[in-house]
Amino acid sequence: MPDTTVYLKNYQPPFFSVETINLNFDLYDDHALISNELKLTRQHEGPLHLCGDELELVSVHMNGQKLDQSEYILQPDALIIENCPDELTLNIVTRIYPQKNTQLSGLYRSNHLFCTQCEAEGFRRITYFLDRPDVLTTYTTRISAEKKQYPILLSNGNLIDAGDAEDGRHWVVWKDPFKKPSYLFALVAGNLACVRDQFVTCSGRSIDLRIYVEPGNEDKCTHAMESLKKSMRWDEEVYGREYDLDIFMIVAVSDFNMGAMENKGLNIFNSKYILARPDTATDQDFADVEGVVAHEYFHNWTGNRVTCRDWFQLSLKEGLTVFRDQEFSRDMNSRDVNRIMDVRVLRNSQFPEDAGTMAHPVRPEAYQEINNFYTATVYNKGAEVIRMQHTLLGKEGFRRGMDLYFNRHDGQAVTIDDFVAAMEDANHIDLTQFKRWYSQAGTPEVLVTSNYAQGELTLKMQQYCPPTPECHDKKPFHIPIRFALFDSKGQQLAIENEILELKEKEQSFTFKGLSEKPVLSLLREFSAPIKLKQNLSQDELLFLLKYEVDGFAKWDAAQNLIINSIKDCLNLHANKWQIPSALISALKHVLLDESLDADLRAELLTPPGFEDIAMQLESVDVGAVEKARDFFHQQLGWYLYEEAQMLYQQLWTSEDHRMNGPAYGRRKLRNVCLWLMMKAKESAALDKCQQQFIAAQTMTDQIASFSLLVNSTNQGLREQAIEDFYKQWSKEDLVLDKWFTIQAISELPETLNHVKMLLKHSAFSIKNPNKVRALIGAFCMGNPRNFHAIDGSGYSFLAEILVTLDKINPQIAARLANPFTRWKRYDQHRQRLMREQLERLGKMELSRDLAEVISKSLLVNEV
Ligand code: B3K
Ligand code: ZN
Repeated sequence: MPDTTVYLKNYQPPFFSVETINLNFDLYDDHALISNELKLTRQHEGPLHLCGDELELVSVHMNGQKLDQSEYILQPDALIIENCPDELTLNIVTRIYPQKNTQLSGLYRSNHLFCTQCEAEGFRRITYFLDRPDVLTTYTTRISAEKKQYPILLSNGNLIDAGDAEDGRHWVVWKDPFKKPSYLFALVAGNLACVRDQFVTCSGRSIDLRIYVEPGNEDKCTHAMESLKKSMRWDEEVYGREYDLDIFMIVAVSDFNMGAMENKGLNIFNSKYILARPDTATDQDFADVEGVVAHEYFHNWTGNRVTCRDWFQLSLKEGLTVFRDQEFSRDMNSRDVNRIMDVRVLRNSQFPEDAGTMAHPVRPEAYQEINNFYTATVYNKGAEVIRMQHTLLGKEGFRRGMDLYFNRHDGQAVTIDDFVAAMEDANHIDLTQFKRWYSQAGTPEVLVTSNYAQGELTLKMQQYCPPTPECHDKKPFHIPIRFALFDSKGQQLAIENEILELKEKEQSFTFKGLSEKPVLSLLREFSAPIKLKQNLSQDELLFLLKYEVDGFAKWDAAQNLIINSIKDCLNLHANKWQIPSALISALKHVLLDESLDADLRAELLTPPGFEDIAMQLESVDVGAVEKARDFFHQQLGWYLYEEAQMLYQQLWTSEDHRMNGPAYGRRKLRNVCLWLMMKAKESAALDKCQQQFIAAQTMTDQIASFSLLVNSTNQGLREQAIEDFYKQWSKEDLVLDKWFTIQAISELPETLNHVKMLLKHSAFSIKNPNKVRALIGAFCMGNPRNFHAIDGSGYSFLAEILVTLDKINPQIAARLANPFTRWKRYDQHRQRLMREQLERLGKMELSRDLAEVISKSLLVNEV
């Protein structure tokens, strides 16, 4: 296969600029005809190179003259015109087949709807174009379609004209006054219901807000609409950013490769992140809707008004926008608990990615398929890199940098260097060393030792970053470490500066004039995406759990206490192992401590997951880790049974079914209690669990009890719950996704066979990404004990699915292959089994997407 790697170092500006584009879409049930009028101006010497992908070319005209085949070069991925004047108008007509587009990139059909997904390189599947983010132009889009079937016709910008044709068809014209790159183009056509509202901006302009959904779903849009209005207000208040068009539209579709897309003025969403009603969506779903609606809205400034020069700069918009949506969610909900949840995502997805075969820097330097780089590293670690700048510059300094960034670059396609330069110039500081966070992959480890003598505390820190495919010897990072010192009574000591800046490979920090040895809390708020190696004693961790007021640091102390105990269990004979009684008392105290918010108590009591433990081990024996976790959960439930039962009862009686922060917290805590009870004494707790399943008024309560019943050893009850849940929700597609997931992550040993059976269920479709994620993704990524079964059955199952799925939707196939990129971490036996599957796949003809993931996973010995 030819090497199609794209390198950052080879970036060249485009040879032509596009002054305007006029698009005309004629949509039919079995095809679409697209005519595209481009006005081009030469910027550099060189041929006109237009990208295309799976297009049927009907005709090309240059300045009104039809071009003969000899006047252009047609390749599978391009239309090239070598000799053209410096200014020209091109008219290109293409035919495409949206109903056959199972990749869900470009123009495709979802249910009875036409919709588009153009990021990163989908526009070239619609028409020939300079499909790269640094080519910005203004779009005018005419759409015509049969009126009865497609009453709603949408594109970016403002509606400027509309009319009926004689043959039962109708047409509309949309014009977007803002210049944009092609990846932000969008079109939707179909029969959709519309929920409307309005927002008055800070300057008094009234914005028409619309959410379009399939008819019947109108009653599930309230929360998304409220979230949108809150986001619009927040961006004005926190960043001074006002919305720019007069209309903002969101369309929810069922078949979508990812969460949502920020197309200018016309966001397209996976329905999972719009539709939410308390009986169909969990509290977590509500939080996700709020976060994703905000994320896409915030892109209007960070991504759309200021966009990326090339795809290596992806984190310029994604890392920054994730940081913005994280802070928005923290402002709308509990700041501490949201930070804990963000760190959990980072540790469970990004840290393993950094340690796996696809490890890459936040700004990658090479890719084969850009869609493989919409990763936890670019998004979540990218957000941490922005957060560190916020920490170093302070709130005001960061805002000054953002203002300068927008002032300098509005309407431009820029780089990460441009962003950092704005931060530097607005604050007169030098971030040269800091920028290594963008170019070096891997998770830095910081080893801390401390020494106290005669009123002086000395901290010695050493940083080390393991090698990753692009770099073996890492230069030291600039790491901000937020910290606090406590006296022995738990009082925080006054300190001059709460940030330690670690810049050297080895560095010492001294604190003088102390009256006793203080207790140290490092990395408060998780101020840097690192692994802290500190070896705190059990007493010190218990102290922090008790006295820390920073929610993250308190929670991390609890996590470390539990991890240490589970590690002991791994090293000891199970019957000799006990959870330390001091830990039991501390957790019992948390359970009953009404001075803490319920949701923080729930987080403190939730033991670390499989990944959190695995991350600490040299070589992971999955069975042993899962067994140790089971022991821990059972014992904890056993010791806390009485208190958990009491609290459960109290919270069940006072449940008000509301949808607000405190109510979410109470439900979370109550369901942790139910889980503990079921873990410890299933037969005693089963009644309560069943009662909750039957009486639940919120999906949160129903799914919590359903999941416990599905894991029950009582086969009759289990099967009954599965049947009842299905009957109740058979018409609600998104709830069925949950039904698939809960079964896919069941801890019971027969789960793989059950999953295979569910693949044949009438509600399952391999063409629908949500279903693939809900069933297959959940099994392979959320069920370690069954996926990593010692006989390799999970691995061969995944490999077979990949072969099938790759022909349907390569982007989704490549993502699903993720567990194989982590093979290095497991024991020898499992490594061999995973490699066998990789080698088998490596010999096949695969899409560029999947081939990149597989080939890099096979290359790993080079690290
Ligand atoms: N920008 C889109 C992601 C596009 C993914 C293309 N494979 C959604 C987002 O991050 O907001
Ligand atoms: Zn984004």
